[in-house]
Amino acid sequence: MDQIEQLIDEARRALDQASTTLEVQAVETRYLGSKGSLQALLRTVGSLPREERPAFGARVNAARDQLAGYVARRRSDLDAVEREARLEKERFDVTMPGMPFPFGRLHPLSATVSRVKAALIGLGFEFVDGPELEDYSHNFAALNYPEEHPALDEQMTFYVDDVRLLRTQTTALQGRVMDHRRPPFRIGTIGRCFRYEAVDATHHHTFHQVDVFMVDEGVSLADLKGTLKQFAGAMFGGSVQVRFRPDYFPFVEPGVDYSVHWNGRWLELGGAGLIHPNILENYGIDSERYSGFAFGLGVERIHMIQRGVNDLRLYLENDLRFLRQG
Ligand code: FA5
Repeated sequence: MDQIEQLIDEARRALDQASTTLEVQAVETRYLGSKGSLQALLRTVGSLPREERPAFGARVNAARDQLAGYVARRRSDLDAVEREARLEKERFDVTMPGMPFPFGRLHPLSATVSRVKAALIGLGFEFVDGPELEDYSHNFAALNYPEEHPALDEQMTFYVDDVRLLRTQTTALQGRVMDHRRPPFRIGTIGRCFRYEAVDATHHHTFHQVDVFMVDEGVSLADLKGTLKQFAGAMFGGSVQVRFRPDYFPFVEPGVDYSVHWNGRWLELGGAGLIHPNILENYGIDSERYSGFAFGLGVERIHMIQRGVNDLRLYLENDLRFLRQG
């Protein structure tokens, strides 16, 4: 067997032994590469007698083609084997149960806000937003608080400067509406309020209120009571009892607080009353012709009563164990 045949034979055996495409690649480089055995053989052509050179060159070329054919076949065989193995490894069972995605839910306060709004919109109230950064005038002065009046102390206030403060009550919206609206109107607003209070289970520096007021001709306490009864019914169930007791707020006359009868107890919800005529007059609304009612309450309080939550701080802590209970 001459040198060429020997090389081909050797290369074929090496190819047969190769078990991966990577090994085929190595054999290819070893025999067919620019520094490979066949190339080396070709370089010996110079040492042959001139007449033998063409035939030798042609044989080496033919051997290269033949070997390239073997390499391609072996590579394609092993390629198929490797692809098969890869597919087998990556096979997955589409019938296996998937990873469950945990569902989110509304924060209990957001859910309560939606229910409060739905109930009041159903009673014909229109919702308006007011600023959390208020001024002294809207939060207090326009609401008939005389300067230095003790009622101011009940709403300990975060002042930002001499004029601006964080609103202590959503009632501050009344003036913002009466600044530019003429009666009749029925307005609701809901949002965050802030008071400089020692935080405990029933008081927070940040909490939510809903305020509702209506001005029209002939609005009376009967309208207030009827509306509050309807509202309490929508929030706590149709048959809930509502109780009113005299209370004082500078912006209503008469003023009341109101409670619902729940689980055998009277639980206070908020304050209410007929809008003080001074306020209507301050905004150029004729108090002989028009009258109005207003009520306000804590949003947390509604949910606390309904779900028996006994610590208001839970609403701001975002503890999932609490939030998941809805
Ligand atoms: C008011 O804020 C009046 N603006 C309510 C009102 C509106 C009366 C319209 C008349 C007419 P009061 O300060 O009582 O009233 O607060 C009302 C409700 O807000 C309370 O019953 C309570 O549920 C809630 N609230 C008040 N302060 C806090 C606090 N620090 N933390 C949590 N909730 C509070």
